[in-house]
Amino acid sequence: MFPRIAALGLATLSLGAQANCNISVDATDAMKYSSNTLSVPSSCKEVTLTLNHTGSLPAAAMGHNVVITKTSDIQPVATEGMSAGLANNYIKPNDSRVLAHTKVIGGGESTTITFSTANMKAGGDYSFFCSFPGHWAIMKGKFEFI
Ligand code: CU1
Repeated sequence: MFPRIAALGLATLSLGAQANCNISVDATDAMKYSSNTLSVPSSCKEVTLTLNHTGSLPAAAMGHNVVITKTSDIQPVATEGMSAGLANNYIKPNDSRVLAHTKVIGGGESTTITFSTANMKAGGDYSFFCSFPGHWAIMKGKFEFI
């Protein structure tokens, strides 16, 4: 009994130390994210991001990812990503404008990435969006690094 409680206590502590650098967002079959803003403190050297696709449609029909770029790079990155195809998660390979991205997932799936913030500036104008063809116009929001 006691070791089990001690282990739970440790798990809580380690989660607490990292919680503010962990973000998560849901995406649906209705082509929507669950939030318009994702925010992490600029003290985070690394950010862990989880995407949950709460719908049921397959990735080929209603796939979603999360791509983080400067806000001014959304359109060119999304446009060039479209022709890269699902096999490349709709991201042009080695696109240096992409600061972080998850893979494309379908309904019922989740994916988690951890990325470095070394290329981000505190207070910079960043956004997150879905690069699945046609989705970025609606599926986007602010990524705050403040
Ligand atoms: Cu999407």
